[in-house]
Formats: sequence, structure tokens, C-alpha cells
Amino acid sequence: MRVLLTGFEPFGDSDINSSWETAYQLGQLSIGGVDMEVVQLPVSFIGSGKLIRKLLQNHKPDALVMLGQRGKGQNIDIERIAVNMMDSANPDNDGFCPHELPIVENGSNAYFSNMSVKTLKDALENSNIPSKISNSAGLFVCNSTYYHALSEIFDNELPTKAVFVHLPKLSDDFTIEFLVKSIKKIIEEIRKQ
Ligand code: PCA
Repeated sequence: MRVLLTGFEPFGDSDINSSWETAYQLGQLSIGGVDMEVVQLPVSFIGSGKLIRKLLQNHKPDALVMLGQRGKGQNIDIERIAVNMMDSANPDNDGFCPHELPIVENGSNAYFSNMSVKTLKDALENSNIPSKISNSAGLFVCNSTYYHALSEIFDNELPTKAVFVHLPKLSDDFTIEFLVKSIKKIIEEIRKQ
């Protein structure tokens, strides 16, 4: 199974992003039956959307697993839905700070993941990893990148299964080893499906 795994560069006042640290570390591992490509995305509404569409067209992976860092929260959040809205109090890394703008003019209001998010959540819970299904990826760059990815997949009938996972910040409870173990579990679950 060919997997494209993405994480984001740091943003805001942080100089580290747990999503990229996790993706990078996973790229150093070998997971049985998985051929993995790891890419860092910019925290840019425009740039990350263009890049994820290009990556999907070029690689046509079997699965796309996108990681982002959640500001608050003590769970691994499996995101079910991406909505056609950009709205932020803070600028992205390009200095762009949209207020109630569509991601794609006249695009679908929302897209759902084309994977069973419940199955992924259950797989984590069975390994005692605190996890929940989230029905909002926010309105910042994670949501917009997820929207671009799902729009590219659905509109062009690409064969790729895609899911977005929000991770907590790195902490004593959520160490890099723990986050890597959690996402490895998700990738193994996707491989089984
Ligand atoms: N988290 C932000 C963008 C990049 C990231 O890691 C978000 O939740 O939108």
C-alpha cells in the first residue's frame, strides 16, 4: 500500500509542530506492507492547497494521512469533515488572514472523509490511545488543506482514501514516541482495510 503522510511546518509563536515531528519520525520507520512518502506542508491557505492537489495528482497514493497540530485537546482527533470556509483571527505563515471566505468559490459546502473514521478511532481505543472523532477541523489551514485534498479526490474520482488527524502539542503525556505509535496504529489499520 502506498501512503502519503503529511505534517505541517511550525506556525504562530511555536518553533515546533507535533504533526511534522511525528510525520518525520514515521518516515524513518519501516511499516510492513507500507511504502510511505512523507511531505511537509506550509502553513499557508493557498500554498498548502496547491501542494496537496499536486501531490495527489502526481503520486495517486492508496492512502493520504494528513497530520496537524491542535491548539488545545488531550486526544488524537480523527477528523470526519472539511468545510468550504476560511476564517481566522490569526494570519497564516504568508500573512494571509481570511474572514469568512470560501476555500473554493462555488465549491461543495463540505466533504466527508472517504474512510470509516469510527474504525480508526476504535483501533486507537483498543490500544488504550485516547482518541475521538471530531466533526470540525476548525477554519484555519488544516481544514482548508483537508478540503482541498478531498475536493481533488472526489471531483477527479481519484482512488485515494484520505483522513486528517489532529494531534495534541508535544508534552509529558503526548511524547513523540506516543504520537508516532498512535499514527503507526492508524496506518496499520488502514492497511488492513
Ligand atoms: N495546525 C493548524 C494549521 C497547521 C497545524 O498544524 C490548524 O489546525 O489549522
